[in-house]
Amino acid sequence: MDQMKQALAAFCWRGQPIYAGPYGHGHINETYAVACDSGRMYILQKINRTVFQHPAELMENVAAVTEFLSRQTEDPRGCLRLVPTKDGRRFWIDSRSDYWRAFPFITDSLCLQAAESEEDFRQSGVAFGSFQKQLSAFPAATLHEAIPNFHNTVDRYAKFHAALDVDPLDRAKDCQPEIQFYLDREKEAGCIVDKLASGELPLRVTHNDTKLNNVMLDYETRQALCIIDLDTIMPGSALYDYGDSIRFGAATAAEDEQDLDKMSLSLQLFRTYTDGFLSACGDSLTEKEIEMLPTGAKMMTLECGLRFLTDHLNGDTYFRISRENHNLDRARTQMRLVADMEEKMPQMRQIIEEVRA
Ligand code: ADP
Ligand code: GN1
Ligand code: MG
Repeated sequence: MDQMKQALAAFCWRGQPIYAGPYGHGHINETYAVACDSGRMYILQKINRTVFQHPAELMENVAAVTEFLSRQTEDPRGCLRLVPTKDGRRFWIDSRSDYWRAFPFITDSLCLQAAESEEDFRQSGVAFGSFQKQLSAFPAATLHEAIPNFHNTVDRYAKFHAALDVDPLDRAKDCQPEIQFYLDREKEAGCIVDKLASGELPLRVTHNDTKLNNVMLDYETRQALCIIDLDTIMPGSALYDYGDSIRFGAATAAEDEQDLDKMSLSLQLFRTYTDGFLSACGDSLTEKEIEMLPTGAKMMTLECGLRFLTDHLNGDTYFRISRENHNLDRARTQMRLVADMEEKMPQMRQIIEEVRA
């Protein structure tokens, strides 16, 4: 592949590349592992231009955050670092205007698609907690918004109303209870964004894709090493990343499970993640943030469900579907989870207190 050959010639590797091949299970970028005759390994990636329309801004975010992180750790596996190009830049643009960047390979590590034990899930909490702590002094407002209004729940409701008004496939009539569920909670939409705007919640660096497969663990000890996949880094609230981790990782069923009775919040997993997260955050979170962690979990679940329902109404143009009503099923699991979180709010608060004690 010509583009790849050109890219291999563009970066400052230690030694000469002797192998390059597709690597990992990412769904967004094209990822290659590169081996050099010096024994060094690297990751080379072509950025997905369909998903990320402003790759230069994206790379400014990645460069600023990785440089900030790398000033705090000598450990080569402690954070992602960018490999410069031969002309001293952080990315290289090929003849088809595709953007490429390279990172040293995080050696002797594991990148899991799913937790194999509760401790793995706890370690992902540790990784994201450390990430939040290490970036607590970063000027978050200087970051670009990779996807504007990504977690602006008020704006997500506006888009939901627009879909309801147009209802292009006449689907609204068949999902009235679902529509009503989300409308009933619209008054809560501003509970994070309004506090960000008023300053009651601090603006933070957020990762926005806090799945386990973006966490590197040590191969031997299975302890958290660092966070990868920094493309969706944006300014936002710490509650977004924490909340989305709980939404996805502390649920007892898959996001698209059709048997809704299988879906609930596991308080055990909630405790496990929260313990890892808060122990690593140290004193970097404010009292208000800690107090609102359960709200973050509920709001991220509500918002994600609302996005699924909006996409169902719009004719499934955003989230990939593989069966009829797939997005409606997803919207329903999130409703179940929201309702369960509402019931378990006192226990979640209690767990936060216990974990902090
Ligand atoms: P995507 O956005 O496509 O998910 P990622 O940046 O998450 O791309 O990378 C895809 C996969 O490549 C990761 O899941 C991980 O297995 C591997 N990977 C990425 N960066 C590194 C790295 N620096 N060291 C080792 N493996 C990496
Ligand atoms: C999308 O790309 P993926 O599947 O990891 C979405 C998230 C949703 C998630 C729900 C950029 O993530 O916000 O929570 O689906 N990412 C984007 O499955 O929209
Ligand atoms: Mg990834």
